[in-house]
Amino acid sequence: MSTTKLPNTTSLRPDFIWGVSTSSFQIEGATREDGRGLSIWDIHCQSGAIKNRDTGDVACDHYHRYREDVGLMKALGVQAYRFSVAWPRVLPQGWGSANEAGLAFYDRLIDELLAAEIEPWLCLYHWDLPQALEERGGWLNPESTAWFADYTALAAKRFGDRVKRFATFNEPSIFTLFGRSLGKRDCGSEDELHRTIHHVNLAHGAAVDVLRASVAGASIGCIHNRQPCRPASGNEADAAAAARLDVYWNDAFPDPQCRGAYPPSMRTAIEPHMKAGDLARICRPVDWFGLNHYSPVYVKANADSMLGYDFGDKPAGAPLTPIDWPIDPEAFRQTLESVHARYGLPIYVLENGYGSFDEPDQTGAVNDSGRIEFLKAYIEAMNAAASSGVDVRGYFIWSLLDNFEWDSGYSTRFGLTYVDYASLRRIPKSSFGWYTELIKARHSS
Ligand code: IFM
Repeated sequence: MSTTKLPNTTSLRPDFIWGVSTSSFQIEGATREDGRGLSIWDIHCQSGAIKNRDTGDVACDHYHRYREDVGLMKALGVQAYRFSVAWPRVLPQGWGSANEAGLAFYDRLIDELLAAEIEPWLCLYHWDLPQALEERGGWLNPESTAWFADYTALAAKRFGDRVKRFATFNEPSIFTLFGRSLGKRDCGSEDELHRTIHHVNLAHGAAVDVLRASVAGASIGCIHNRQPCRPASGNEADAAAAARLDVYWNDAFPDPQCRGAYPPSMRTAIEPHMKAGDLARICRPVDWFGLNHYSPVYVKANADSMLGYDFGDKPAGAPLTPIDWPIDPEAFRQTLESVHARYGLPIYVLENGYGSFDEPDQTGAVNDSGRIEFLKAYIEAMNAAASSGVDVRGYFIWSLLDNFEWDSGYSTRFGLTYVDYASLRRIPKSSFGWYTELIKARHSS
């Protein structure tokens, strides 16, 4: 166990939920098994675009090792686990005939979680769009709202007897800004970006309605990636670029979903794509705000790029994680406060974590003291936000396991558990022991 002190959590509610998060494509593997259809990420990986030409074909092999992984969660003592359903595993063509073997996998996972007294938090979409739907235009196609509603109905009907916590989307601003399918790493023209944003918002609203109508006691939200967008310099153009990106990154989804209006600076661009009543269809009552937070983003102006921005340099001397993301717990506190003030919903932090290049030492142990320091500082920032009145109700670490980190493949590790990708052996890191101690201490206080 780590000897690093535990954070001060005295301002967090007694029923505060401690959890871990993952996503389907990043951990499951078994991409060609049991009737799963292809996703846009399978195709993107096939193109060799990922670091080291990594693919999701095996990933952490969670599809076969889910029991062992639930065992890890049980050892951690977490009360909740956020995972996502791979849409092409349950609907290989994206709509139409369901794949019984794919549904049965999630049945097994959910049952295993419940037997371990871990509450399943099911996210419907963490970026692995069925390739068959991408070929029909993906989120650019106005029919995508109906595709997503049908898929949601299938998941609700099958799992809603045992799952009550549902998230519609994970980080819609990220997969729309950086590629309407993410895999492409581009988001088309500005016009296409605006249409995509609107369709995803409509799909969210439709899914909330489906869940409400079909799952008794459902607790529903959407998970937003929210980071301060800061100018990389003191010059005015950079400040304007940062303010513009901030609207797309942070407000384009929660504003219409939770406040019933697009941010003013986007309205002229979005309105041509809206039909009467769309905002009411998007702004359906949700139960919580899912927040994924890592670190501030530094922005510089680039008049030649879409939306007029590029990523700029971080402030000289800023503390960084091994993957060069700024460590800034104060930004986390401010983000929690701004979400609370702007949306007034209970907040669940559904991702926060530390990317690194951990490797076992000669004894086989993985000492990730940097991650422990990071988590401690961020949890204390959350505690400070709670002490000033922010209604934060849960904290989920990204991630249970090292996993497929999108374009970085397996080179970057976010897990509390090290995965040896050659043998698929799991090795709990020192942060795993530290988080276990924290949860234990909370339960005994
Ligand atoms: O791994 C990702 C996750 O899929 C979405 N949020 C950020 C994480 C770390 O980059």
